[in-house]
Amino acid sequence: MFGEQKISYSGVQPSGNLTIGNYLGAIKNFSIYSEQYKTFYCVVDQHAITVRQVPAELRRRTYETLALYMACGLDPEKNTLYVQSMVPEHTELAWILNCFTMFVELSRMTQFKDKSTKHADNVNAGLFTYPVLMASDILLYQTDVVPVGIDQKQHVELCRDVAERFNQLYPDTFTVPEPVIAKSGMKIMSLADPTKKMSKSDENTNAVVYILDDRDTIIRKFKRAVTDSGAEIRYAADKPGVSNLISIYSCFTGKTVEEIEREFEGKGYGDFKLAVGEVTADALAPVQEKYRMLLADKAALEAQMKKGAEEASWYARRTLSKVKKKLGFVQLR
Ligand code: AQP
Repeated sequence: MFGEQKISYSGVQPSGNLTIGNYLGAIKNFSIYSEQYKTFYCVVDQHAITVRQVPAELRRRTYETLALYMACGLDPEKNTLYVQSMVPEHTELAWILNCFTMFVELSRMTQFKDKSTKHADNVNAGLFTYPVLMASDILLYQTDVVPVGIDQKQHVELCRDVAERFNQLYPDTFTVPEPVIAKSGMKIMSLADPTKKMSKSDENTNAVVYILDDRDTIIRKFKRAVTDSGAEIRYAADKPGVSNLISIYSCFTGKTVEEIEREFEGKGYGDFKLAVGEVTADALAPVQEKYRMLLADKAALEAQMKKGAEEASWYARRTLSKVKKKLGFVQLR
């Protein structure tokens, strides 16, 4: 809360082409807060370098992610849209918060365990302290709510612990944020292995539906999606493949699981997969069209980056200055 204003904050890494998991679990829910909250949505490029990135690709994806935010309905007049590395207060506060985060807390983070297995040749300190930078992102803006997919819940909970610890030592410094997890779409699973989260960095591109995939590709990928034994279209723990497809269908149509099970009663997996592909392609078509228009105007995107960074900096500087004062750092006027 900044004064009387409630704050919503979230971010997406430009670490790959964005997936329908990023869309349904996070971006689609960002605009819910645009009317009543002051909202900050960031392209978190500094998080992305915890894993090796090709510089030209990181740069390109930073523009693309910003354009996608806007194409997904985030109006830059109503939301502060910006790039993390353009607001240096993020890393400055992160250092301070590093000194208030326990090694053992970071050791428990499942994303660190997963990513250090996946990138065994590059288990760097940034990968380990990633949640501290994320806490800094959130706390700089005195955030009330953080709309994220369920995989990020543990990081937001750590952020709450760090904020509470800091507030105990230095009262009234940070707003303690709440994670907000959408009921549907909280965890979209891989189409090749429905026990695994759909991730933009998955090497198997058939396992992932990207927001920018064309209609034929989307339909083909869903046709090839791994389903389960049996033929019933039913949401159940022992049917992770079909359940994942039901979740996706539900997110894009607004239908409940029961309505979907009824709609496809007596029908086979083939019909169902085609229907999921079609509703996904229909829902993404207007986003893709708007995205192409936005991406074509690089100067306008850069102007937005500048404006967004200036807006964000104003808030970030106020919190950082408060923190420094509380800690006893000398600040010259
Ligand atoms: N499969 C998913 N289902 C629901 N939500 C998801 N999110 C990511 N994947 C799914 C949500 O998207 C937001 C942005 O994620 P991120 O870019 O910060 O990184 P991530 O969570 O690590 O996502 P990826 O796609 O798996 O990226 P890579 O492959 O680079 O690690 C978050 O709110 C996240 O919950």
